[in-house]
Amino acid sequence: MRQPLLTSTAAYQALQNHAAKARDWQMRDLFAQDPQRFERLSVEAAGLFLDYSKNRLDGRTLELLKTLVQERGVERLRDAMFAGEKINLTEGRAVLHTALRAPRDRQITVDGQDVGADVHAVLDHVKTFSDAVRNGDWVGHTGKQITDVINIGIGGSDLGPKMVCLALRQFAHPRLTMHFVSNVDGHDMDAALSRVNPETTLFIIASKTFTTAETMMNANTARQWFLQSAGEEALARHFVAVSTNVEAIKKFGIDPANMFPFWDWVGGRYSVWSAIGLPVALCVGFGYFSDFLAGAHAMDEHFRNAPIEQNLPTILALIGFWNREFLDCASVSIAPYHQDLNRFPAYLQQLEMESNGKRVTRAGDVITDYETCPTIWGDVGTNGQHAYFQLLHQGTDVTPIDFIAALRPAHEFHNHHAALLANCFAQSEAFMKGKTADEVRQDLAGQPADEIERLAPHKTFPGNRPSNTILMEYLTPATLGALVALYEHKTFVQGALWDVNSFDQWGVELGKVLAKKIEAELNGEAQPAQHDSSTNGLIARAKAAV
Ligand code: G6Q
Repeated sequence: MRQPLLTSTAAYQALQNHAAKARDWQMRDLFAQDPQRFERLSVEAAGLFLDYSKNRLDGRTLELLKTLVQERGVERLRDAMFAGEKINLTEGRAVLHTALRAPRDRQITVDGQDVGADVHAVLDHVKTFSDAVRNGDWVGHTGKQITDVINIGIGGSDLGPKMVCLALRQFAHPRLTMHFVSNVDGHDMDAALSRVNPETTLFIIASKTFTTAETMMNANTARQWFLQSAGEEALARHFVAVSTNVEAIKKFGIDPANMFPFWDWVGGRYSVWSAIGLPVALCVGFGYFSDFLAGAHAMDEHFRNAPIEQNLPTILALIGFWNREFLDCASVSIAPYHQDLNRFPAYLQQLEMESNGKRVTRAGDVITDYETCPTIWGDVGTNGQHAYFQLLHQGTDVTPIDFIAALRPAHEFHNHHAALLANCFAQSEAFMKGKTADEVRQDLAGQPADEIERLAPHKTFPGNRPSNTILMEYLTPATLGALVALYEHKTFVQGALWDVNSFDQWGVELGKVLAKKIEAELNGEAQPAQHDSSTNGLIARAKAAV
C-alpha cells in the first residue's frame, strides 16, 4: 500500500519547524536547565540501559517523534512482522528472525506451516551435534577429537557467528579454536588451513543459497585440501552444512544427516539466531547459545509491548532518525568500550546499511526529498580515541556516537576497567561540552597574548556533538543477545519511518553476478568484452602479471 510521502505528513512538518529552533540549542544549556535530564532521558530493558540525554533534543522533540511513529503505522508494521505477514514485499517473504528465539510453545505459522516446531527441531539437532563435538563423542575419521572448526560463509553467513564467538570468548570451549573464512581471496583460506590438521578439523559450509560464488569456491578448496589426506568416505565426519538448499548440499557430497536447515523467511543478516549460529553453539555450548537467544527474545517482548516513550529500540531509532533527518548527520560511529565486541561495528554496518541503504519507498517511488540510512562505522575504544576521534571532536561534520560498555569486567585487572570506563564517560562528556575559546585562553594563561590568540582556535572544541551510551552489567550471552536484537529493532523502526523495505538487498545480489564475466576473461575462458578503457586497462594489467 502506498503511504503518503514521509515529508508531506503533519508530524514530519511539525518536526521540521521544531528543528529550525533545535539546531541552535546547546546541550550544555539543556543540562543546566534541567537537573533531571539524565533521569528523564534514560531507559532500561532486557539488561540494557540507554542514556540518550546527550542529544540535541527535548521533551517536545520526543513527543513529535512519537506522533510520527504513530502516524507512519510503525507499530502496525511491527505486529505484521511478528505475525509472519510477508512484509518483505520484493521477495514475497515473511520476516521472522524473532521466531528463531521464541519459546517452544509459541505458535507462529507461515503459509499454514508451524514455524515454531521447525525451529525447535533444528535447535534440537544443533544441541545434539554441538554437545557431541564438545564432549568428544564426535570424532574425526582417524578417531581423534575435533580441535578446530572452520566456518566457511560470507556476509550474513559469517559476520554474525564470527562477531558472537569473539564477543563470548570467555565462555569458549578450551579444546576448540574457531576460524572464519569468508573472502574469496585465497590468503584467507591459506591462513586458516595452515594452522589446522585435517584429522581434527570440522568444516561448516554456511550458505543460505549454497550458490554464493565465494563460499562455493572456498568450500571446494577446503574439500580438495581435505581429500589430499583422506578418502571421500571421511567427508561425513568433517563437513557439515547450514543452508536452505538440500539438493545443492547433496551434490557437494555432504550427508543430508549433517545438514542444518533454515528457511527463506530468515534474512542473511538476521540469521545468527538460526543454524547459522552453529559455530556459536560449538564454541560456547548450547546452554549459552540458548541464553543468547533468550536475551534477544526478552528484547523482542519489550519491543512488542513497551509504550513508545519507554521502548528502547524505538527511542534509539528515533534519535538516529532525528540526527539524520533534521541535524544533517550523515554517519554514525559505533564505539564499543569492550575489546571482545571488536567485530560489533562491522556487524552493525551490515545490519543497518544493508537493511536501510535504500533509495526507493516500499511502493517503489524514488526518494528525493529526505535521507535514509547513514553510514555506520567504528571500532573499539580506547583505540579509536588515538586515531579518528580527532575528526569526531573537531572535524567539520557532526557524527553521533553510540558508546557501549559493560560495567563489570570478566577479568581481574580492575584498574584497567576503571581506566576504560573513565575514558568512555570522559569522551561522551567532552563531545557534549566541548571547550570554548575562553576556556582555552584560561588554560593558556601565562603565555604571551599573541601566542594565546594564535593557539586558541586550534584548541577550541565546538562540543554539542550527540552521543548515546548503552550500558550492561556484564557482557554475557543474554546481554549480547539483547544488544543485537536492540539494533535489529532499531533498524526496523527506522526502515518503517523511511518507508523502505529493510529486508531485501538487491545491491548485494548485483555483486553476486557482476564479477563472473571478468573472471572468465581473466582465466582466458572468454574473449575480452568491450568494457570502458579503465576496466579494459586493469584487466590487461592483471593478465600481463599472471
Ligand atoms: C544478508 C545478505 C548477504 C548474504 C551473503 C551470503 O542479508 O543477503 O550478506 O548473507 O551474501 O549469502 P548465502 O548465505 O546465500 O551464501
